[in-house]
Order: sequence, then C-alpha cells, then structure tokens
Amino acid sequence: MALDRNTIDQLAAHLETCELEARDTPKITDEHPGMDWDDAYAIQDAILARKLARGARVVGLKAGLTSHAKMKQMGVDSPVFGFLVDAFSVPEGASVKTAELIHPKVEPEIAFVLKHALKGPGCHIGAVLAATDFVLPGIEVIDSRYRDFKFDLKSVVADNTSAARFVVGGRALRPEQVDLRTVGIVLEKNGAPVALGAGASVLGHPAAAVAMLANHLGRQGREIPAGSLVLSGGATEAVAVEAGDAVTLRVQGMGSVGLRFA
Ligand code: 0L1
Ligand code: MG
Repeated sequence: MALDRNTIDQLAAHLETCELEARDTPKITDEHPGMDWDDAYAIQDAILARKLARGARVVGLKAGLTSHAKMKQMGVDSPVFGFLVDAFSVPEGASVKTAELIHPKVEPEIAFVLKHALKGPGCHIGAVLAATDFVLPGIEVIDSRYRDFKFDLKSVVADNTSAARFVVGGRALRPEQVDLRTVGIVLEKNGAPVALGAGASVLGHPAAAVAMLANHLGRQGREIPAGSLVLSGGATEAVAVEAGDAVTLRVQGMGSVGLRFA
C-alpha cells in the first residue's frame, strides 16, 4: 500500500461527505498519484465502515464497467466492484430526489440473488448459475462524486464505483428459465427508448461479472454471502437523468421496473 491509514481514513471521510452533501470533487489521484489498488479498495472499505458505524446494512454488491459500451463511455478498460447499502435501495416506481445527488445517470442491469455463497478463486459462470436463486431486472443510479464524471479506475473504486441508488423489480426468474446472453434489454426515458442492449453485452454473459466479483473477493479471503443481491453491471452506456424524468427498464420475458426523478 502506498497510503498510510490516516490518509485512507481522511480520503474516505472526504468522499463520503461529498456523497452525503451532493458535492463534487476533483479525482483523488490528482493529490495522491501514487495511490495503488489496495489503497483504493481500502478507502472504499473505510467508507463502508463509516456507514456501518451509523447503522447501515449491506444489502448487496455490484460489479461496474462490465460492458464494452460502459468501458468506452468512461475511457477505462476493466471492471470494478463496490457495495450496496440499504439507503441506496429504492422501491419500485418510487421517486428519487435529485437534490440528494450530483449528476445522476441510470443504467440497465441484470440483478442476481444468490441462494448459496460464492467464493473464488476459480469461480465461473456455471458456479454462479448453480448458486443463483433468481435473476431480475434492475436499474442502477450512479452518481460519481468526481467532477464531470472524470476519473481513473483507482479513484472510482475508492468512490465505491459511483454507487448511489438502485431499484429491482419486474419478474424474477430462475436462471434456467432465461438465456441471459440473448435476453433483450430496453431502457426508456420519458417513454422513448434511449439505450438498447442484450445480456451478452455484459462480459458475454452477466453471470461472468458475478464470477469476477467472487474471484476478486476470493483474493482477499472473502466471499459473496448467500442471500446477496448482486448488480452485474450496465448492459449499455449510462443515461443522464434530471428532475421530472421517468425511467423504465424492460427486459425480455422479465417484465419491467421503473423509477421517477423529482
Ligand atoms: O456501475 C457502474 O458501471 C459504474 C462504475 C463506475 C463508473 C461510472 O461512474 O460510470
Ligand atoms: Mg452499474
């Protein structure tokens, strides 16, 4: 690690305060160019520790930047992983307050709910599908704390991969009831389609993103616990939203889920 404990805690406090006060900041590697991957995940862990100390509950995990569309949009080249706490979860059809966010964007995702824990290394699509209870559509609202969504991968990992809000809904299916590679995905804003994709846009198969997450955690001796909800990453580029917008995600055979922005 390149940063000391004090600096990690200060950066976690800074990024979480930006999140809670809906305030943006330059990317943290501008001041700490030597920051390494362990530092980045340690800052993310310290943000989680701050939330847990205030009574938050982890409700899931997320993979981000798992599609070529998203990697191209953000100018980066590999996936990242973060956590989801209860405060991020929005009921289906509810209104998200844009005043609590900086510059929200939405992305269409396939969510997995696990019946068994998953642990890497060596986790693969087959293990993910065998451990999955059901899959369902989900919309992630991302809100990078970095000015103009300008960051590098380490800065975005420290910022809990821009996690802000999410909703899941529609029709939950057992993994054998749907071919997650060929399933069609339509994201609508105010009734008009704004992004189109297929499950295979996510690393060839959305379960591959869950396997990568399990392998990532396995390197630290951790696992994805049974019962976890995992967002497998946006199947298309992310779409900016503002107050007054209504967003609906339709996934072939899996119904729809929506959110409003107030
Ligand atoms: O969930 C995501 O794909 C977001 C990853 C972080 C990068 C971004 O803010 O777009
Ligand atoms: Mg996402």
